[in-house]
Amino acid sequence: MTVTIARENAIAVVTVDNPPVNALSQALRQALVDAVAELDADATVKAVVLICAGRTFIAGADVSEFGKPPQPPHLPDVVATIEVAKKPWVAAIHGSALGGGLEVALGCAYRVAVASASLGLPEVKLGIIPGAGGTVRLPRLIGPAAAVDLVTGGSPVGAKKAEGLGLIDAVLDGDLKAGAIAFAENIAEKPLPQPISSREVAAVEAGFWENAEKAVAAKARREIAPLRALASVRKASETDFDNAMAFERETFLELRGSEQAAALRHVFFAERAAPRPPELAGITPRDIRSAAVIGGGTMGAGIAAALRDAGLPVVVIERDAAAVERGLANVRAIYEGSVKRGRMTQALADERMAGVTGGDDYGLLADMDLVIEAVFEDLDVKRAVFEKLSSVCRSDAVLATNTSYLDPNAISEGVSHPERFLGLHFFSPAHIMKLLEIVPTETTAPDVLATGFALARLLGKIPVRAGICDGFIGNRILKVTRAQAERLLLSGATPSAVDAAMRAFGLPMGPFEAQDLGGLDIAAFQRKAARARGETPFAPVADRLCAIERFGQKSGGGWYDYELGDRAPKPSEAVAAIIAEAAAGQPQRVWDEADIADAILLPMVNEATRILEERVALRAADVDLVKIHGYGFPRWRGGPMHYAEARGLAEVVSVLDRLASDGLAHPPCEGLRRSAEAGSFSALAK
Ligand code: T1G
Repeated sequence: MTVTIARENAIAVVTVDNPPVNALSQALRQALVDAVAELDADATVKAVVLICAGRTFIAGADVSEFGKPPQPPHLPDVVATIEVAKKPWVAAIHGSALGGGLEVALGCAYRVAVASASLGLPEVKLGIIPGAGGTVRLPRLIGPAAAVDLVTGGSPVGAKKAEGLGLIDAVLDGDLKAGAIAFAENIAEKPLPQPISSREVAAVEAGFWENAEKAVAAKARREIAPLRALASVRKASETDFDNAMAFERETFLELRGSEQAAALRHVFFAERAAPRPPELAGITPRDIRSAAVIGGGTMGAGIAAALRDAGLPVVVIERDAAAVERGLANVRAIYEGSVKRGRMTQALADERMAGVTGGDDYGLLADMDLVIEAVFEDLDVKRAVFEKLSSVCRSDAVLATNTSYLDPNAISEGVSHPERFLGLHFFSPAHIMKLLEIVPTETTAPDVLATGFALARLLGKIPVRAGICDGFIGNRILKVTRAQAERLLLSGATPSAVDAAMRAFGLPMGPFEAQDLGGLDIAAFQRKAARARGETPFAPVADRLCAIERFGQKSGGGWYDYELGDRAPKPSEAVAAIIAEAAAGQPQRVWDEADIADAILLPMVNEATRILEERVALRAADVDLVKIHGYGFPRWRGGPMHYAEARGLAEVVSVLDRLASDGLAHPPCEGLRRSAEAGSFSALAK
């Protein structure tokens, strides 16, 4: 970490260089305080430009310091020191001015930025609130309404919008440093502007705070930080600066030690580690400049759009001309939907679609870098596709299957150069869902596996390496979730109670609502295949529902009844009767929400531990990312493995032992007992 001071005539240029993102470590905070003292004492300095080396302005406090006791100088003091400096400081922003980085800029007399810069206070995404004046100075600078949006949502704004809000003084073209120095020379002789801390906050109309609270609460659901951030902006708008700063700091320190903040920090670092797994360090991926998708159905079209959104030209291959047209129409529908929802301009949608072509001639793929198969989930159908690909594609082209349940080793049998084959398991809708399970076969070459991870980075996906087993990581755990949900029904719970308990835990919907949305026939198809393999999947009620074609919303009834055109689930007497019949003779008990959640979640943790033992997943954090980015597990819980560790693995084991003794779950696996002794899953990752 370095802070250097250079001189351009009467302008001092303070350059921060603390790779990778100029985070505000203790050393950097101290260096900034020292720089103010040094430059205040130098009469020849008329103004100061604060600029950063590397790819970004200060991207916030150093999150890796959060688990430790805060060390002085504390950031509020650093910002205050810059704010009362005798010379005007100009923050020159490129990349991302986030969190503490924006708070430092709010301490400066002026802020300028390049057009590509972004500015924001994302602290709520880490389960905290700004802790160095962000909720106090922002409403004084841009007004309460704009401040509430920035602070409670946590999403950054671009430089142009920031200028419109009054958050920055100018958007500079050309070289940032030169532009900032010129700006500083221009203001150097002017009187210092009024410090933001001493400015009044604009009044709000009656009911503003009550409405804001409703809106923030609806969006935040169970996350605590957004409402606390709102309370801090309100405090800042209704009281003096010092009181408001004290309130903000107290809230910040309290939330920093909270479970939600610990969970969100865990996810923050897991997401940053995922794209660069240590086992692939130093391995160069193959270049991917063109891609094709075999199959234009829901998954194929979504994958094509994801590849196209990353800038790749894409070819969609289907069995005949009519199917090609349907495939292209599916991709077009994705873009039309984005335009309709205002997420994309028509011009951009047209440009994207222009890069997607279709055909039924595999010859079109002779020079393709990557081909992803997304056809019907049948082994013979998939093998036939790869046989054709083996004969037309370059020998170094990467071939991938999007299978979610079949064995990629079996699919790749007969593929020429099998080292170039792997599983790339996307989640529906593939152009939106962030998760990508990357499944190497026994023969996948390391550089091809690395290509899968590089593709994920290109597509903005969260990649997780998954070993081969039935359902890889996510769907294997999902099977346990569904079996547990049925066990609850046979012992006295109802679908509504189970779903309500899981929603209360933080999931967007419960297991039965989710099945009705996705369709019960898909899982029935897998159970049939599993039984053909000699397995005994547990789904006594779902089997009965499928037998009478209750497949969910699409058939007007599944676990719930649905009125025509209405997606609201209604408890079903017919289903209750089927459950009662299946539960005959089974011990019944009263289930409260916490017990239901335990009976679903803890067996998930148990199965995930088996997955770690078998090295189908390499790290507990990978399981957390799979459940959060593929199955709606609440981010603020940190994922099932983080949740279990935070709760205490010894308690998890004892609850599971109780459930098992009641025949309501499998007993804890060996790996879970060992992890409970060790107090974490890290022993299994070795
Ligand atoms: N602290 C520590 N390390 C950080 C960091 C941070 N704030 N931000 C990023 N890193 C590391 C990251 O772990 C990775 O490490 C490397 O930098 C590159 O990150 C008082 C308390 C800035 C937009 O929430 O959003 O200020 O894996 O892969 O895609 O109010 O990083 O290479 O070892 O993400 O180019 C508020 C978080 C903090 C911003 C760059 N700030 N960072 O994205 O790179 S709270 C944030 C980001 C705060 C004050 C409060 C992004 C980025 P490694 P990367 P990127």
